[in-house]
Amino acid sequence: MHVSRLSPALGAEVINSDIRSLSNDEFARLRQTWNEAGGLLVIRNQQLEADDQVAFARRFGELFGEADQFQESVLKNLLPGQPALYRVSNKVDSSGEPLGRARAGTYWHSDVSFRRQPAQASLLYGIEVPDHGGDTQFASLSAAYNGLSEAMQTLLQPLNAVHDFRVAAVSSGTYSTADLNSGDFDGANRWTHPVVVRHPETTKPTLYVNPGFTSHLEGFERTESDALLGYLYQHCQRPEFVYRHRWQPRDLLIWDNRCTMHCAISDYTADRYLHRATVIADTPVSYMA
Ligand SMILES: O=C(O)CCC(=O)C(=O)O
Repeated sequence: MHVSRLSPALGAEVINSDIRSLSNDEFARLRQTWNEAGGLLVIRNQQLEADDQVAFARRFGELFGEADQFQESVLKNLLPGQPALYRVSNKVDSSGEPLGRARAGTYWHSDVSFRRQPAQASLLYGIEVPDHGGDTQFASLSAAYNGLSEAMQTLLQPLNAVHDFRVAAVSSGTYSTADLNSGDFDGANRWTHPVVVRHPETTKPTLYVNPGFTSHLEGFERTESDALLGYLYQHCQRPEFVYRHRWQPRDLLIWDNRCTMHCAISDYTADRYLHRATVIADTPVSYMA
């Protein structure tokens, strides 16, 4: 296995590795590399069947689709026969039925942050990707936190933010009424998390807010909350905290939703088809705790 960094804030590329056959020691080293690279690995040239991807994802922890369910609107996008894989695709089958969620995540977000136990790792495998376009951007929320003044860090540390699937469902412009179910809004998809959390593996502080799912800061007027969150989102998207991934077929990306957010870019017409496995995290804990 050969590792090279992709950007100072986050990302490492791994070549000459077959994730289907890693020993426990090799897996531990890969996981350490993932943490050292700010929670983003790009593992090139993997030959994965659906079951290979799920088996590998289980090494990170329990999966959505198995130990817990996704929100209802996602269920139709799961791979038939393999509910731990979420299909991201703009393709349709011969009868015009979508083969996945088209233009998924074309807004900045950390996966499933609206749950008490949100997503830990997401493992996205590019089966068919456009020759150009359809990149995915990643921002390091821990590098962004480190880039704030001490005064701002101190202000943020005791704060809590409400995360709600409704934010993306209503305001991202990517969900039609037909995409959504009343069960999406039944209360399970809304939770309050600290704004600054302690990463459970690195123990470092990291911001944990994102424009896709964070609704507001607790205890603030809406205008105050919008202004402060708006500033943080702008700060997190500064180029020095962002890596933009240009996909190659058979890339497996593993990102850590506990210290990154990402945004898919909807700038292509060519076919795009990917499978995502999503690992369940522990409930985030405040950096102050
Ligand atoms: O399609 C992509 O590149 C990313 C999709 C996404 O945002 C997600 O799976 O959470």
